[in-house]
Amino acid sequence: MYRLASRLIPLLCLVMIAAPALCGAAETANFRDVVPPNSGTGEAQGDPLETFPTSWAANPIGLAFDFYDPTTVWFFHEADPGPGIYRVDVAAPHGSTPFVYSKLGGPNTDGGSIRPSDGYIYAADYNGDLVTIDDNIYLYDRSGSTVAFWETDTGLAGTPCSGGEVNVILDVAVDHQNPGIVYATSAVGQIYALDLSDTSGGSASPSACAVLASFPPPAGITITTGIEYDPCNDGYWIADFSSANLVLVANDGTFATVIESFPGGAVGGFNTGVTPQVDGETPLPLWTVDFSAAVVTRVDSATPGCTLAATILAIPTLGRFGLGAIALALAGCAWFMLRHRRTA
Ligand SMILES: [Ca+2]
Ligand SMILES: [Ca+2]
Ligand SMILES: [Ca+2]
Repeated sequence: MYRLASRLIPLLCLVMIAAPALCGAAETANFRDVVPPNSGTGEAQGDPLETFPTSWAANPIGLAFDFYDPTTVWFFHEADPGPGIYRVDVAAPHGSTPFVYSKLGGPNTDGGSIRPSDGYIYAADYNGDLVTIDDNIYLYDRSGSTVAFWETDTGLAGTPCSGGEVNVILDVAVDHQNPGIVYATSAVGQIYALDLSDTSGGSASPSACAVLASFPPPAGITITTGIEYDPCNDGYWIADFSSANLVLVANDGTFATVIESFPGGAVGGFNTGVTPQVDGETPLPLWTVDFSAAVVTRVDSATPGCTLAATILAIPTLGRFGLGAIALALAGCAWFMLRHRRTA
């Protein structure tokens, strides 16, 4: 009997050591649960980490981290002639490449967001050209071909979204949990939830869209401009046309639950664009741009950074009871094996 136990118990111990990895898969946690807060590099929340001019184009409005290719941040500006959209290297010296595309109303654009599943680019155009098209959102594939577009304003003869209109659109952020939903900011100050899941019009005619809801600016913001999703903190960063404030609101469907709020960037007094840099650097850096000064400032958000893989990887967790039980069992194993070795 003793001999049987001496063989079985080490085997059971091995199973228990492996069990957390096997059993933990059913229970998951957000990556932010395991990343420590500010790493203590000496910067405070809102401090500039780096500043550089947008030498490739003036008058920047929107910024979008590339959730499909984390070496890139996308840059949007309304300026004629276009192209209006550039890819910028995350790594210094931040080289840029123009994005070639074509659209009604000329190539100018204001803000955008990158769909994580396929890297497609949502790009918003403030008032279009007010000749052929009014406020609109385009969706391009990675080669610059138009996948679909939507008119969001009734100013011209186009078909606006059902449920209301979005005028003087500025920037958009794609919903990572539902990539047919986009949140748009506007110079009237509101944030709009738009259903852009219909793409039946293709590149030839506007597809159907719906305004699902509108939200007032969160506390700390007067005129919503830049907006982008932060998967590390499961929230949306929002920039203000009236101040240097950068505000992170929870992804709870209200745009009113403020997680962080502080001034940063804003070389010319306000930020037009904001996006998190989600490539593993922590604390999470934000990129901000300033329409008037044409300067990018990387800002310390003092919130946890993460990698894209970590935001979708299931991280096993065990409750306190589970960890305590395993610790006791492992101690029992060690005691048994030591005792067995002495008496063998
Ligand atoms: Ca954006
Ligand atoms: Ca308009
Ligand atoms: Ca325009």
